[in-house]
Amino acid sequence: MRLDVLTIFPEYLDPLRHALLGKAIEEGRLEVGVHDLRAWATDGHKSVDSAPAGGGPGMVMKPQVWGPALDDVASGAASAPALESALPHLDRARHDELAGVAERRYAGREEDTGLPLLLVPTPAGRPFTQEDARAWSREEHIVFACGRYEGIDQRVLADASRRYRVREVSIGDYVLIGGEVAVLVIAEAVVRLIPGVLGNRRSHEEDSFSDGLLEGPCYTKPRVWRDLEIPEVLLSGNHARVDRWRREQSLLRTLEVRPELLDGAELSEADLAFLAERGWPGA
Ligand code: 6GU
Repeated sequence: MRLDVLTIFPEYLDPLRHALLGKAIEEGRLEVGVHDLRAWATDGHKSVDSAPAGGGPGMVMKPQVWGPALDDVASGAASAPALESALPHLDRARHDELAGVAERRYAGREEDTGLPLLLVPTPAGRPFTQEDARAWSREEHIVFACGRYEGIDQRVLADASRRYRVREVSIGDYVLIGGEVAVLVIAEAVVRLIPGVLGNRRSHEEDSFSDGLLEGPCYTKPRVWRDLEIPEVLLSGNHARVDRWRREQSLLRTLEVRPELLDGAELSEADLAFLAERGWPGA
């Protein structure tokens, strides 16, 4: 996969070189180019924004800057140095790697038009979900356009849709100053699902949201820590009991903190009976 990011704060994207993403870069599963948008500014002040048409507060990012920038990045003409991984650790196994776990192969793409995907982070976008992360982990080329100020002139996106599949996405119901942090969030969610990056495929099959529920609590040794014990069932050696308990913890946590998720989850008869006992009105 190749990721390109257009931003007026390139150093803000430095965390992409660390940890899991840095390792994916080292292993050649991921290439990242971070481009300073000001390289496409044409005036002496390198300005990238101007006053909004129709008046009002704030500034809007200029189409004359974004247009050529997106043209160059789509065609591969933009030459940002590829990010290098922050830490060489090819020789060390990670805690989340399992020897002998086969790489995941994907059956095919939903909309393989050959056009790169342009993601535009904005609080006015569609909510980014785990399902998007799964779909986008199969992309060959994703470009992120980071807006600052009030946003990017909308014609930039209309025009870009001739060379890209364009998606405006939000990472939550709150407002950030710019899209850079959203890019870090989306990139991490997507890259960890690229075949071979996480190593242990079970660990994303069991992720929160993968089955529409939140994950329950987890424990490790020692059995007793500061007077607090690991739930007895986890030490029972009875896998069926452990699985059922984990499922119930997952149902309970979801009922407590995100009850609306239960409406879309696949629930068995046993799940429904358990939830009915806890007063879930949908059961
Ligand atoms: Cl993706 N961008 C910005 N600027 N603010 C946000 C956001 C994105 N998602 C939530 N708030």
